[in-house]
Amino acid sequence: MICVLSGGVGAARLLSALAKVVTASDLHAVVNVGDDLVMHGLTICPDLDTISYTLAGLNNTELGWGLAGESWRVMKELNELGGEAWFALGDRDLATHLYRSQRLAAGATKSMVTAELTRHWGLDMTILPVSNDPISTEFSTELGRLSFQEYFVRHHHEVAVTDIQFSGAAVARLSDESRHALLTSERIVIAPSNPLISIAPILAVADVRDILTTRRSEVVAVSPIINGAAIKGPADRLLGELGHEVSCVGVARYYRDLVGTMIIDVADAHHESAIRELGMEVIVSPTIMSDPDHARALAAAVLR
Ligand code: FO1
Repeated sequence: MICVLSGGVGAARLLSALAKVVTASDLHAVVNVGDDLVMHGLTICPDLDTISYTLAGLNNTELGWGLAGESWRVMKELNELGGEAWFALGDRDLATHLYRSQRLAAGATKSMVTAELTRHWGLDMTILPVSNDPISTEFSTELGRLSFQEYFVRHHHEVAVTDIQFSGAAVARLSDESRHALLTSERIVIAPSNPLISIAPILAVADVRDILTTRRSEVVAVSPIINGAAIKGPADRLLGELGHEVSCVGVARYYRDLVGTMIIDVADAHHESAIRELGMEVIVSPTIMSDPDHARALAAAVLR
């Protein structure tokens, strides 16, 4: 079994690549819930949904979130009413949220609802929220404290950040299924997701850090920073704002206590020795999954 610590799009791509070379039922994604929010009374879990939709082939590739073939009639009406429409739920996506919210209100956990949804979509891979307890990633910024989606969507992750908090993480319990996956998998992979806002909330849940530290030689991380920049999102900007080196070496330094092997992009091959000096193994591989060959090469590197 392979266990992948996962954020959204980058993790979804890596999981899709891995699913081509490993039996899907051997893959377990332990997924960030720090981006989750309640809006219009609905519980929204962006990373769980991005991964599930992508693996099911239902994802909206233009937007990078939500469902393909989406329509926006409800949001249009809501906007005309003067309701909160800055965070958009498409008409098809709304069905997922109505289902999830009703099941949670009836006493199901996020783990249970995720299992029900992924079964419905025909996924063999196991997708697990890291915790069934609420965790909210929040930002201290030049505009004051912002929730994750206020920072990310409302302000287009363009405001300066001075600190990041994971509210609730200190008391959140690692879900039983995630604990089992972390303890029993042959390998733990940290996906090329944002270290500070997608992976850090997972690491903030009690016992996750300890398990990774104990299993360090079996932990592999894929750098989301290539040639000093993130492929997508604010990972590069946030690393710089919070005092980390904006390179795969900065990412390696951030993970050094937890990760035995760093996978870095071929464009960063010249950083290999600097990472080895941190006491980590290094694999140089294509990491941009731009075509099936590169995706397969990265999957092979992760499994090496
Ligand atoms: N991203 C946007 O840029 N604008 C949106 O209106 C938006 C809505 C949305 C609804 C459901 C969902 O699962 C994701 C959504 N996202 C939206 C993406 C999301 O904000 C971020 O990409 C992730 O939280 C970061 O991984």
